[in-house]
Amino acid sequence: MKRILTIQDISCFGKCSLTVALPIISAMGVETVILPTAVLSTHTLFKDFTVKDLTDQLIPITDHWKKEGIRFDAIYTGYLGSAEEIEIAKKIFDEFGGDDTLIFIDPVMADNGKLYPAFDENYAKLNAGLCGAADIIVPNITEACFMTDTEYKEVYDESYVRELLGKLAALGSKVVVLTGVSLSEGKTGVYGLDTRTGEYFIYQNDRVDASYHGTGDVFSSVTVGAITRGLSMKDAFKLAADYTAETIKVTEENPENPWYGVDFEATIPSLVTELGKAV
Ligand code: PXL
Repeated sequence: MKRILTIQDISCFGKCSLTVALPIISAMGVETVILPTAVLSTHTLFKDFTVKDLTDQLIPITDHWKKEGIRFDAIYTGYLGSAEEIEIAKKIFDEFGGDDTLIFIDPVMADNGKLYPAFDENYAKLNAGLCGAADIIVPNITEACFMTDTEYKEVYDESYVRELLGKLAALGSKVVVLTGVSLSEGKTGVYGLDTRTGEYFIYQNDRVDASYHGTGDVFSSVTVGAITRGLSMKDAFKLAADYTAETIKVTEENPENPWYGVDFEATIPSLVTELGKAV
């Protein structure tokens, strides 16, 4: 069985980061090893959340794994809590990376033109440095702007997207993919560039007019799970985009209106079916 290490926080309530990655990647038939960067009572969209930083645990935990000879087919980082954790993530890539280990970075730090409460512009620059060590990065447009000193635009055209992709490519990752790209009315999806071939790729879904927390984590978890299961990068992005769109639709129909996260639990069976058809 393939094995993924995912490094991000545990928000105990709120359905994002590890509470999304662990169930989804496991359901995709991939052993999921977690390295929690912090424990929060909820994600940071709630008021008065508690945080216990776990930076001082990361090296002891990974040193133990090294002694045990544990290896990973992929390392997937999401929300990291601090500048120091970005440095540690780099070290982990050096120690556990290599030609057979995919480095997948979702530089979680911002959305809708704004940084999340815990972060500042310096953090964004450090994240840009980390992205240079990746095989694949999947920032949203806001994160890409903060990492590349580009003006954030709500309304944009394809040349703006390609300009951003060019600047992301300069950070050093092999494949750069922007998420949440909307180039026509009612559509949204991914727009990527494989810097090794110069090839652009785009995949769009119907846009649902609702914004939920954790959808980026759902998307990234499915993508890295699918690539690790052997899907081509494009098929993995398509599976992840379709699954995320379906999950948002299902969540919208929930009369309890769970504004804080999506009902991915309800759609995992169809994810497993679709993955089964594709592998
Ligand atoms: O979904 C991204 C995410 C992960 N972890 C924490 C967050 C967020 C987004 O705000 O607050 C703690």
